[in-house]
Amino acid sequence: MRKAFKTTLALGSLSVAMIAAQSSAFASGGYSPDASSVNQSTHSLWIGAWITAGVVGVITAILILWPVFFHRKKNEEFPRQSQYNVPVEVAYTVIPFIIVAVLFFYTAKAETKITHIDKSPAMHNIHVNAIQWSWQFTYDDAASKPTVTGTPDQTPVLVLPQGEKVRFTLTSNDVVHGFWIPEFMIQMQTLPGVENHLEFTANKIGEFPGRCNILCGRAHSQMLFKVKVVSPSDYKTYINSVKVA
Ligand SMILES: [Cu+2]
Repeated sequence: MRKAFKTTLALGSLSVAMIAAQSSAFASGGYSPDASSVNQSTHSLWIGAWITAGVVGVITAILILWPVFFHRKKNEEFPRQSQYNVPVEVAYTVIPFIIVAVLFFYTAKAETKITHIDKSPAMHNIHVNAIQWSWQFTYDDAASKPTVTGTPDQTPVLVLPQGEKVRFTLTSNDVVHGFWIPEFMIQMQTLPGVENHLEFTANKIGEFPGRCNILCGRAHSQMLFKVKVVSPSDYKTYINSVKVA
């Protein structure tokens, strides 16, 4: 009996812990607010957009459900029509315009911050080249400029120093691909014949999945890579001993 009670108690506290973890993940919108410097500019926009969508969704649902429940047809009479009601028409044109304008303002503000490239030379430079169907990472930090080339079977690893800004130069060998690290809330297209630039700092030590997010052909889904964030000293060690594959 006592054992059963203990088991129930253990299961109970486990589910409470699980619910707490779930609700904190829900409260943060499924993303960390500070996993990278990009998260620090994007996370509040992400949460704000969900709150806006929630408010608009609830008001829209009420406007739909109110007449369904409270204005059901009681007789054969045609209901009062309200077309050409100028104040109503102005309201439902102006209100969505204001919502879109506010979202656009904060999006443009965050985007300007995220895509800003410092004038001074970067501390670390990494070239990312997308190829059908994998990735090439070239580290300018080492004199030999080692290039790691992945294949769909051998997922390449992109090693980054924790807390230090890295400047990325993004290119593509063939078609348009998308360099995407979901955990860092960042994506930028890689275009053939064009160099795109991106700068950010990874703040947390760990391994994070990366993928291509532009449908680029047959093996698009196999264009995976792994981001490994290590301490600056481990990064130096890696750069000096990187095994070129
Ligand atoms: Cu691709």
